Amino acid sequence: MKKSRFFGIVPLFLATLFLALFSCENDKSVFENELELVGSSEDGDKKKSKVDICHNGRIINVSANALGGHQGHGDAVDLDSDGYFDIDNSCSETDCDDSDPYKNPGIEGSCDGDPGIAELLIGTWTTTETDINAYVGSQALEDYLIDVVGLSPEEAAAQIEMLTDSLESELRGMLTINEDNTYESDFESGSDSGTWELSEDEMTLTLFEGSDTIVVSINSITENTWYATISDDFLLDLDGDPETPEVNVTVVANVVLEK
Ligand SMILES: [Ca+2]
Ligand SMILES: [Ca+2]
Repeated sequence: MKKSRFFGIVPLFLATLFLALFSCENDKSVFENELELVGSSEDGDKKKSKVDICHNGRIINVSANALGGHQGHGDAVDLDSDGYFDIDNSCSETDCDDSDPYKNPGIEGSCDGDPGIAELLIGTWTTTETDINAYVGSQALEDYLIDVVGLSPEEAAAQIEMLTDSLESELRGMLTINEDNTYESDFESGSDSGTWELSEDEMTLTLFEGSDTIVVSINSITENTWYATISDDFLLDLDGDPETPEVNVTVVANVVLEK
């Protein structure tokens, strides 16, 4: 299952919500402990030792050490492993940039000289705005707490405010996307590093840190401003009654980042 590390706090928050409510005390220490999210950083070793070449119209996977020889007798190579070879060849159209897998004739507009999304992402981004919404199915979590769980509007609003404040503080910070497909992040919830990958349609950025995965939707991006969305689902026992089924809670964070 794909998990966004940023929302690690949500299940605990909601599980303790009712304890806190019904025992009439707000145990902030439990809450704050959970803010120190754990992140392991195992750098994935993605070094390639083999490279595809186009040899007499056939694609052969050869050792990187043997590349020079093949290029010497005119074979085309695919160094960025995007399936497009670097010079005129009979295996593929020619790659317009064989050092960048996000630039090739298969990705519309990527060869026309405009910076692609991967290129725009490179740099250090700072969170400037966050907007967090939580839902149960299609109903806002706040309404669900009133209508189904039976909280007063004031109680529900206070709970939602506490949740969104915590999530917003977790999302405050900086994210540096490096050209070599690594990243570093420094958020209030902690610092991490790992590797990144952009989906083929360039709409989704995935950050890998060890076994953790953070999926970020790229809604729009320019040289300086990036509108992103991070969302995650949780199955939770909202009414504290083990007899009733757990409900699916979705948390959606719309974030504005600036360089
Ligand atoms: Ca290529
Ligand atoms: Ca390429």
